[in-house]
Amino acid sequence: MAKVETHYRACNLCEAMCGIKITHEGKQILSIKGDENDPFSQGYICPKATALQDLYEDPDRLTKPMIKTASGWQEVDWPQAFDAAAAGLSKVQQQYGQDTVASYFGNPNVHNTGGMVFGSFLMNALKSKSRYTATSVDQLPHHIVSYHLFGHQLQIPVPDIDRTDFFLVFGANPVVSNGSIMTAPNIKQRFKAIKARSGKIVVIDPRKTETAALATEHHFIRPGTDALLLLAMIQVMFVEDKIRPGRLASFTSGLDEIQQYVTPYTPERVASVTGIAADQIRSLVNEFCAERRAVCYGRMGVSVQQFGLLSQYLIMLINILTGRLDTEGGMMFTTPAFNVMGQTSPGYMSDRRSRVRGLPSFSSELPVSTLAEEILVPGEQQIRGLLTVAGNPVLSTPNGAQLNKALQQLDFMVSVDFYLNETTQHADVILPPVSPLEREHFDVIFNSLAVRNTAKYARAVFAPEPGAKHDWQIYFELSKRLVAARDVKVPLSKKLVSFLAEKMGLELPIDFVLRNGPYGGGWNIFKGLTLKRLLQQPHGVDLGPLKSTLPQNLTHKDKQIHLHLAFYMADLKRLEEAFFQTASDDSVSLLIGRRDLRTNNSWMHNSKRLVKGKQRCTILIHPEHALRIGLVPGQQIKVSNGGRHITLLAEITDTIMPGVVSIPHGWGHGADNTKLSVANAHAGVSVNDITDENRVDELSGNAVLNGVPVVLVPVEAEVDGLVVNESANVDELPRQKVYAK
Ligand SMILES: Nc1nc2c(c(=O)[nH]1)N[C@H]1C(S)=C(S)[C@@H](COP(=O)(O)OP(=O)(O)OC[C@H]3O[C@@H](n4cnc5c(=O)[nH]c(N)nc54)[C@H](O)[C@@H]3O)O[C@H]1N2
Ligand SMILES: Nc1nc2c(c(=O)[nH]1)N[C@H]1C(S)=C(S)[C@@H](COP(=O)(O)OP(=O)(O)OC[C@H]3O[C@@H](n4cnc5c(=O)[nH]c(N)nc54)[C@H](O)[C@@H]3O)O[C@H]1N2
Ligand code: SF4
Ligand SMILES: [Mo]
Repeated sequence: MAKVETHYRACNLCEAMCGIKITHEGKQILSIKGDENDPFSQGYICPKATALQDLYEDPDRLTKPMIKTASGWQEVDWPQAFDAAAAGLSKVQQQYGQDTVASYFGNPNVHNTGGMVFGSFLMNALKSKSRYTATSVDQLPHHIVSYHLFGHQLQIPVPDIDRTDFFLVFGANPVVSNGSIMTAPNIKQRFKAIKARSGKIVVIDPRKTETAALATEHHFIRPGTDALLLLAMIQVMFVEDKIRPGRLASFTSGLDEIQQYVTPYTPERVASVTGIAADQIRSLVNEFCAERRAVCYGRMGVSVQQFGLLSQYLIMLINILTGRLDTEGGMMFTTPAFNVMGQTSPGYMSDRRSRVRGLPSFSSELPVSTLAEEILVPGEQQIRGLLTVAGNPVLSTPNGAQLNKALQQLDFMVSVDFYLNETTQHADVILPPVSPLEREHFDVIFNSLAVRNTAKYARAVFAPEPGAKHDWQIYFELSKRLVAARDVKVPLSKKLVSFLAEKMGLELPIDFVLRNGPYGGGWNIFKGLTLKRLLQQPHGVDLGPLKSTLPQNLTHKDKQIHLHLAFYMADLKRLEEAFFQTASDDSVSLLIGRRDLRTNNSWMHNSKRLVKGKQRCTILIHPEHALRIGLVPGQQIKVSNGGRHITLLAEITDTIMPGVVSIPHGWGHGADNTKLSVANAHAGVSVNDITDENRVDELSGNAVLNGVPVVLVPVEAEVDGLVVNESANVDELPRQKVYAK
């Protein structure tokens, strides 16, 4: 009989890094609970943490590599799978060119320590410039703004939520998402604390979200118009003499030049477009400026929309102009134990554009909205091979339906993933890594985005099955073969580094970076934070509140914030065209996204405890809006865009702005060739079948997943014995049914 043991680590599913306590008897998990002694999360967890057990025990989770054959999938041994994967990708590269094999790295990669520490080895071996990641359906604007302003794409400030008295939130729902680019477990508790110190939480969102419900104030905003509201706020700040950059002015030049650009954006001018009254805009500015400790923050709703980059920039300007950057209770930078910025490229802008549509690149990446067309449109450098790692772009990227078709056309595809899902079904070889509980965990990225400086390192709970591989081990095996197959000349020094890295594994490099980080002893091996000391503190260590770090820590060599005003203000032309020079189309509704506490993008739906209960893949619509289109409760709606459509159940609710509808992403399982027994039984539909790859934020190339125009048509249904269809007269229906919420 195995003895009962307790293991502490951080949950890797979302950005909150909650401490968890796993009790197990041998390989049998007895319970997963919140770790009350975790100094940061203090026992808080959400329902997903317990589902880590389902993931570990899931019979559908792949544990052996598989090769697609004429008669279906065949399990093979690792060397055979690696050989086939490398041979297939190399053949395409040799025949058509290095860049004709693309890569797509998905979100869980960022939650994977090995992926973060050793990912570059695989990219270097693949040597393809056709790089895509989930960044361009997500936080790309944050990277570009930080690169411009501070000099490094990862120098991203986070709201000092624990010390602010005014938390102004644009397009984020942290009560459900548990915070993004703001690692802060137990948001509800942190909100309570703000309110207890008489602070305010103001939410700007087209939906009265779970976060808005706990806020002190909420304003509906028409999707995609945040830039106008933000410009008007800055305009009011100038007119009403509220510009107070304080010490930031001594290392930021050009602040005076801002006013000329914002002058046209009076509250009166933007009110009807945004849906927020002029006097509300003025009082919002007044209250924000009156509070000593205030912060303006925005996430998915502002990042992934038509003016995502401009909006994130304006949010940062508001924080700078009011002196709230790098100040207690404002937007602050972390001082992480693992100095991730020191290990990564600061980023770069170049003239490089995507082949077919000419969309911009940032650093080494191209926007994922262009991936399908790069596969489908013939020509030199057309993509013919693909490597996906921890991603499900068929469900996650705009017009996933088209990508689904495009993937079938590839000459060769390899997926590093432990599920046979909507994306990996198209692979020729699947290389499944171990599950999260079978590996070490250290949050390389999220510690650097946390609202408090903390650190925690945990070893695997369970030893991997014999022969099983970590993601990073798969990278090294694949890399060696890719290099050998193409006969690439690699300098001896690089070969040596790669050889040593693979032999060393994760702990030595992490220890090295910790020792040389802000809490490490440097050359004094007896002092400071080391991996060994972290191991002695299984609940994690608290390294204190966020500290002011500017201007010394600015990455720009001149230790100045560079406003790059011209670059951003050039986008005002597009803004004017979109909202003041184009007639609005009343026949369309604006589609926005939605997250649920029991989902994690597209890939945790194979856990029964997370998908059970009432259908969550529904469309939210306001009662007036429902009445206008003749929709009654219990009815399905056909939602179309660009000749594509999905049909799903409507929920009539006044928590959504009239004219706006909301559908969650990550659903739409049930494809024939997948192996997701639970998920397929709760399939839902994929909203990204009707989002639009051609609708992008042109300044950044980021996808537009919020504010997508769609057309709604109710589908036949029966209400109180009455058949309701597209042509039914709504006035003949029982009123209360129509109005019901
Ligand atoms: N439970 C759960 N947690 C998650 C995830 C999950 O799938 N499930 N995913 C994780 C990931 S990958 C991420 S990136 C984060 C995202 O974290 P958040 O950004 O906090 O989460 P979202 O729910 O996407 O919040 C976006 C909000 O923007 C609003 N919105 C939409 N359009 C607009 C607009 O034009 N303007 C404004 N002002 N608001 C708008 C939406 O109504 C929504 O409330 O969540 C992470 N956490
Ligand atoms: N309409 C709409 N679309 C959206 C969004 C939205 O709000 N609205 N949100 C966007 C956002 S913020 C994001 S981040 C993206 C996410 O987009 P993706 O990253 O493409 O998709 P995920 O659903 O996170 O899929 C993760 C995949 O990784 C696998 N996986 C999980 N853990 C591991 C691991 O440790 N190793 C390996 N090798 N594989 C693993 C899973 O099996 C799954 O196949 O979706 C985006 N798409
Ligand atoms: S909020 Fe939930 S999913 Fe996110 S880290 Fe905490 S327990 Fe895990
Ligand atoms: Mo994300």
